[in-house]
Parts: sequence; structure tokens; C-alpha cells
Amino acid sequence: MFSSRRKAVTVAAAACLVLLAPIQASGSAEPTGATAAQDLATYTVPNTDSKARTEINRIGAQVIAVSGAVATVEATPAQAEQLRAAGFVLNDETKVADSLKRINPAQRVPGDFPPGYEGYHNLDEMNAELDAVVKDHPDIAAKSSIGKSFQGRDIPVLKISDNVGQDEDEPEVLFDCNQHAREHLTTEMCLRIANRLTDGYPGDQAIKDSVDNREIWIIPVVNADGSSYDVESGEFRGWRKNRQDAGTDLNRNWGYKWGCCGGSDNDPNGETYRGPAAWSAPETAAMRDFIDSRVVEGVQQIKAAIDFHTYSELVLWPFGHTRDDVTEGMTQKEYDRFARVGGEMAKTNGYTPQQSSDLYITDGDSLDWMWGQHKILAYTFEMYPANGGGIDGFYPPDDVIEKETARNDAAVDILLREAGA
Ligand code: 3K0
Ligand code: CA
Ligand code: CA
Ligand code: ZN
Repeated sequence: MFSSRRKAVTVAAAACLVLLAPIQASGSAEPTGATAAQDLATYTVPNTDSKARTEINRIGAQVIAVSGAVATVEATPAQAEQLRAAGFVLNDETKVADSLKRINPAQRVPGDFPPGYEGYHNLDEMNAELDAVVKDHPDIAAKSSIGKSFQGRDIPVLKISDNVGQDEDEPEVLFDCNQHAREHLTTEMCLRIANRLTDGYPGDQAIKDSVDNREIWIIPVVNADGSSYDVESGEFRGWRKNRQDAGTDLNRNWGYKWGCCGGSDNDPNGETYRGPAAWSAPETAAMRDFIDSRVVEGVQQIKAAIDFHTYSELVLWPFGHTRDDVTEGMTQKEYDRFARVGGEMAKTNGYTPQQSSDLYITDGDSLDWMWGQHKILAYTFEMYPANGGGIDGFYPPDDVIEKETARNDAAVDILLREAGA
């Protein structure tokens, strides 16, 4: 059922692309937001700080990675012009289409990752992997769904705990991945957590302690439509958003101070489009409903969370909507705990720890809502690579999966511990 629907979507999307190609070539506005790879280029922009990067995003271009003061920016020709006019220096122009051409194979396998990427799980494979975890460990693993994507795909969640069928009074921890379609390495991160915590049980004492004393929720693909769209033609598209109309940036659609602070785009074609209203995306609404459902007798059971992204190798904590450490909803003591635990995790994986807004201002992201609304000790990890060159950074070959996901094992364990503090 699931796989036949997936095929139908693939065929429809392929037909759609063929029809749209001549329209794009003639330069007409393209309402589905699929113009992306056609005109976009990436640049490196030196000497930026959070304020400058927020300004770059405000112009409608998008900071896709940051290494020290050097930002990697994705922009249309018009946006590049505006950035130069605003005084930014744009170096290393690389057409996104050319980058993708380099990565994408001559021989495509529609519906799946290209050669060199077979180790990544597409949606069907991700579901099969979760099913296998449950089959092998039925006492400690259970799969369900938090709801449906815009196009009707399930968004599965795996629960791991002893007495998994019961809602026990144990601190709960959430790991979610792939809010952004092209950030496929994150899905592998969530699958690693699922496999490690179950295969290691009960032999590994630390894992046994975690599984026995926590209820762990893992959502490997929040953006089911987007991640599927990014690979279903057999070529990567560099897609970020969901697939609702021109696409909403799911990590700008959450309802805490949504759209407040110049940290998201009002333009439906923008890469950080926040949507017409908070929770307008079915995927974020499903996340909200799931997390809200973990309030038991007035107490949020989820105590800690990591939302995995790529790339730049960062550990980020709230808030994103302000550069202030201490503000409404964040005391100095709370901030210090974020910084302490964030720093501790970063020591284990070599990432750079910082407040979310040190990157650039974001509003409507998951971090701000998880903390602002529910006081969940919530982090965003930006995974490998530190510095990807451009759009390529989203597409590391599958031979890095093992190393770059294992790299976060210790940080995951720290968060599992801290959820009980
Ligand atoms: O909290 C944050 O600063 C989120 C960072 C995230 C974002 O949504 O902009 N960076 S990403 O889009 O390059 N994964
Ligand atoms: Ca339990
Ligand atoms: Ca519980
Ligand atoms: Zn992301």
C-alpha cells in the first residue's frame, strides 16, 4: 500500500517535471517552487557575523553553512546582485545545477539514491528498517505514526523502552531527523540511534540503563514528502522544504513567536518560507500534536530532545529568535544549563557549541517552540561536514555514514542522562 502510493507519486512528479521544463526555460514564474536548481548558485561570503547572515537571509538568499566567519550562501542571480549592492563580497560562484550534475549519475534509478549513496535509506527502506528493529526487539521497540505528511505519507515514530507497551513514569527523550529534505545524513543518524539502543540491549550496561529508565522517541523523517521528492527521480534536487504548494520551510513553521523577528521568509518561493500561518504544514502540526500529547497530568514528559540537521558541525541551543541569552522564557540559570550540556556534548563530537542565533536569527523553528512552549532541553545538531563547498555538503557519499553518525553516540548518551537531571 505504502510502496504503491509512493510509486504513483513518483510517476506523477516525473510527468510534472517534463511538462514544466519548457516553461522554466522560457523564464516564467514557476508556482511550485521547483525553480531551485535552475538558476541558483552558491557562494562563499567572508567576514560575516550573525547580524550579517540574518541580513543575507532577509534579502531572500539563504545561508546554508557557516565555518567561522565564512558563510556559504545560496542565491538567485537577482539576490546575488542585491547582496553585492548591500556590500557583501561573493566568492567561489558555483551553479547549484553544476554541483548536482557532478554528484548525480548518468544512469539513474528512479525512486532511489544514486550509486555511491546506496547506503542511505529511502522512505520504504527507512520503514523496513524500523520494522526490522521492532521484529528483532519486540519487548523494547514499538512503531507507530504521528500523522500524515501533506501528500499523505505516514510519519513514523519508534518508541524504545523497557515495557514498551506501557506509558511508564520515566523521563522521555525525543530524537527527530530530516525536517529539511536534502539533509539525508540525519535520517541515518536517527536509524543509528534506533539500532544502537536496541542491539546493545541488554548486553551494554549503559544502554540497558538508558532503555530501562527512559522512554525514547525517534522520528527518522519529519519531512517525508520532501525527502522523497529529493531522491525520487534518481537524481538529487537540492530540495529543502516540504511539498505543500511552493513548499514551506518546516523549521520556520513552528508556533513559538512564529515570524516574529526577521528570521524567516514571507515569500512562498523563499527557501525559508514560514508558511501562511504557524502550523500550516501538516508535518509540523503532527509534531506539535505528538509533543503536546506527551503532557500527562499537566507535566510534559519529554525532557530533552535533539533535532538533527546538516551541515556545519554545530551544537545549537535556544533561542533562535533573539541574540539575548536571557529573555522572556529563558533565565540565566536555564541558559547556563543549555551552554554547559551543549558544551559537554560538543566536546565529544568536536562540533562548535553556540546559541542558535549565533548562526543567524531564526523564528518559528523547533528549538524555540520546544523550549518556549514545553521547557524541553532542546538542541539542534548540524552534522557533518564542517565545510562542504556548497550544495555538495548536503550529499556526502554513503561511506561517511558510519563514522559521522557514530561520532554522535556519546552526545546522545549525555542527553539521555541529562533528561533525568
Ligand atoms: O536553530 C537553528 O539555528 C536552525 C538552523 C538550521 C535552520 O533551520 O536554518 N540550519 S539548516 O537549515 O542549515 N539545517
Ligand atoms: Ca519503560
Ligand atoms: Ca511516560
Ligand atoms: Zn536543516
